[in-house]
Amino acid sequence: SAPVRLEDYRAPAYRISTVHLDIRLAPRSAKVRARLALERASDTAPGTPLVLDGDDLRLTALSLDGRVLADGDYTVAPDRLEIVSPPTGPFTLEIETTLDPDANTKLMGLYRSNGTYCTQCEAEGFRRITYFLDRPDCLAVYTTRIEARVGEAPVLLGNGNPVESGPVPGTDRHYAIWHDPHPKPAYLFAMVAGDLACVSDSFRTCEGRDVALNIYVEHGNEGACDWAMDSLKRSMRWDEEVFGRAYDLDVFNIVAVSDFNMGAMENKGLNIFNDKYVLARPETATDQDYAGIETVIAHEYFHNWTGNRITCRDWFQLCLKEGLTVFRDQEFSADMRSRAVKRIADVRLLKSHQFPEDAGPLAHPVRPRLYHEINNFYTATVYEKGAEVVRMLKCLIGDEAFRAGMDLYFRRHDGEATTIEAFLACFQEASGLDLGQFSLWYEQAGTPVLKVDSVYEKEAGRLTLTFRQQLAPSPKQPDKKPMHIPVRVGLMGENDEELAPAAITGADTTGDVLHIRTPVQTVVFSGLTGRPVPSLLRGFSAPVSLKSDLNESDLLFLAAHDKDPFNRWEALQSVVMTALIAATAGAARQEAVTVSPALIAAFAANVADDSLEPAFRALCLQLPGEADIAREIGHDVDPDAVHAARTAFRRAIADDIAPTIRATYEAMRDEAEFSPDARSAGRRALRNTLLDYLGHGSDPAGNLLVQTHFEASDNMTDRFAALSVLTHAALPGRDAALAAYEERYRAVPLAMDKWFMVQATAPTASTLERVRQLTGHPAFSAGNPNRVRALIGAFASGNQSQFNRADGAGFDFVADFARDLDRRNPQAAARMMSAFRSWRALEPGRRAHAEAALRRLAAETDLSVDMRDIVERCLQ
Ligand code: B3K
Ligand code: ZN
Repeated sequence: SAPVRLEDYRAPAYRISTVHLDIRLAPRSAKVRARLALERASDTAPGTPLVLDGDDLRLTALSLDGRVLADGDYTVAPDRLEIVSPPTGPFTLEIETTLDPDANTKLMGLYRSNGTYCTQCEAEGFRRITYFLDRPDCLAVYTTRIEARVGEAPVLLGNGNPVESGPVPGTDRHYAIWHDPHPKPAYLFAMVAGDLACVSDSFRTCEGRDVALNIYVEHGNEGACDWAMDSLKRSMRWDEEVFGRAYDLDVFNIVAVSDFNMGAMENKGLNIFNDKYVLARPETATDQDYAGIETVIAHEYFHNWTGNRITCRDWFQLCLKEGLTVFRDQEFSADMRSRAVKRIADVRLLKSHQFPEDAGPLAHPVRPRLYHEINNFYTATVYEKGAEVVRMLKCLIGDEAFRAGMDLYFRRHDGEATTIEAFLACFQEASGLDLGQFSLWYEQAGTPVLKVDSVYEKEAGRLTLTFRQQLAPSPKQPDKKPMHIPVRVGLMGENDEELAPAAITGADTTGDVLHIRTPVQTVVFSGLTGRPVPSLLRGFSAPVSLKSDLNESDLLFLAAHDKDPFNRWEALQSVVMTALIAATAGAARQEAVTVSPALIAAFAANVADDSLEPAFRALCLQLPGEADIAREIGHDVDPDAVHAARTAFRRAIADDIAPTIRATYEAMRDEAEFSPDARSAGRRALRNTLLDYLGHGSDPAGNLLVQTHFEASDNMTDRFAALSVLTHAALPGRDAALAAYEERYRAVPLAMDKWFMVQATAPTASTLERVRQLTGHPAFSAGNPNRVRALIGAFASGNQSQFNRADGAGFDFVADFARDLDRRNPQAAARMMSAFRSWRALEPGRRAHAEAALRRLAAETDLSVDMRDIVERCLQ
């Protein structure tokens, strides 16, 4: 297929001002009548053909201004409708298409999930419903009439506000009409029809509007919506208080469906969610699930302003709404919980998902310039790195100018489909800072490496930091320019005090943020009264790979004393990472792993430090994952050696500080009833992190505690934590626990996902065979994206040693599965294949196997565009 390029963007030749949809639903045959009010754009030559997008459509009627079109007046194909010579003035087009919702396994367009009709239109799904100018810069006002059998679909939902509803006389059918007054692109269209239960609440906006809030779920799940509803109300309030944004319709509806390709979708006034991000009970959801729901509910709600009121001009601008909205949901969660803990969690996610993407063949700029399939660009780079870019902007211009820039953006662009340039211009105006160089963060792919060397001159009272930035070539970008990098710095003195320099030369500053702009930049801090330990990149002020010359003792000093909690965590992690890389090299030579006494002491101090919040201590104790270690090693990786080293390292810590671990484990026991709040969740996180050490240590008594923990658990967080340790450490009691869990949750699909996942991620040679077997389990279904992700996705992306098996069987299995899945659901298949993104960093034997699996797929002739795009880019 021909690629789409940013430089080819042209405004649409025709405009659509209003859309009237009449949707008559039936499982195998849904009729969609679309009445479009069209007008030629002023710079379009009269007589220019009107070309509408379609995808797999069947046209069953067509008329223009009430007149049925004759054969020569148009041409039609499943993917295109052309009106050869449209009127020069405004006109109305009526298009009827007939769809088969049950045959729609791609879960794009109109489909049925467990009997509920629902839609997914982003990015290009509306064209699977009717012929349209399916592009985000075509904004129209929609009125939607939905009709279905009363028995089949008592609930009928559309965008906007409800207008009228009633029976269709003389039939067993009824209808509802919805009107959305806010012009929107087609990707924000949605409708839902089904037999659903509803949980309701209300919210009064700061502008005095009373909003009805409804969450629709399958019958029986009404009791699992409280947390989602609570999260929604808090999101609405927060957006008013922090961004000055109020809700703008009389209703806000959320529908949870079980078959959904992503997390959720921000359709105007009618958010559709993967049920995983709505349903939560202590019995079935972990603390992580609760936090995920809070985040995703907030994210979709925040899109109402950043995405819906102001949308993207074209799909290259995707980060305009996604990066910004992730930034907003991160800030929301930080305010709801512990800011430091949230920041650490976000940076961990960035490093584990985005950094490897940026380092491999799938690397692309935050704003790409070319795509074959836009659905493959809903990536960690666009979302998470996109959020980091917004965060850097705030860091460089300061909080006040940032808020002023946001206000200006909302004021100036409300109701528009716009660009990154327009967004940046608002902040440049609000701050007076030239953002020209900064805009390279949107253009250049790859993670910059920032090397820092420090020289302290005692007599002169001077610290000199030399920054060197490097950005490696990435696909289609051989040469890179230097970036504008915000580096937040503190100087820690020996007595736990921050040292304040009398002057800083060599860099512009915003508060404690240095502006690093040149390939080599020397910054001098003078007037220092003692030896400082520089705390660099506080709060992870830029998404770079920092290589400082601080030694282990300086880093452990920061780990214990830094005023910035993020950097305390980061300092410890960096010591641990260095040790794990050395241990991996040792493991490859069959050497025993030892952990330095200083590092052991740092761990012990952390476990026992009650002045720190438990959630933070838990994060400090969690070792970098195997994929993180592999990423830092960067080339010729042997995943078995990584696994062996990490396992031995964890065992050494567990054994060396066993009594401390055990004591804190006991102290974190909570007698009170389960509550999902951050404080309680933090205690469970620490306790369950310690449980992981107990289960992986040499002491059989410690091991035994895991089984007891499983049996005593009265909530999913504890139960699943114990099940994971039992399974991954292959402890006695594992099989019984897996069986007991299966028995208990057989009928709860979301809980069974965890059961699939925990087995698929077990680092043992028998796992691949087990995963193969589990594809035949009655609870598994290749048609459900959550099940597929839980079993195959988890194996491919969450099991380093087994996916990357030395014999290549892991690659072959995933490639074969993805190949079959591609015929049913290309988006899900393509996402699965992105697990291959780091194949070039493997040692030669595995590399050859991975390449063979990719080449085998590339040779297939009938791959979807989605799959081919990923496979071919992986091979580039
Ligand atoms: N905007 C949707 C993602 C749509 C993905 C289409 N392949 C969810 C979100 O980011 O909020
Ligand atoms: Zn989003």
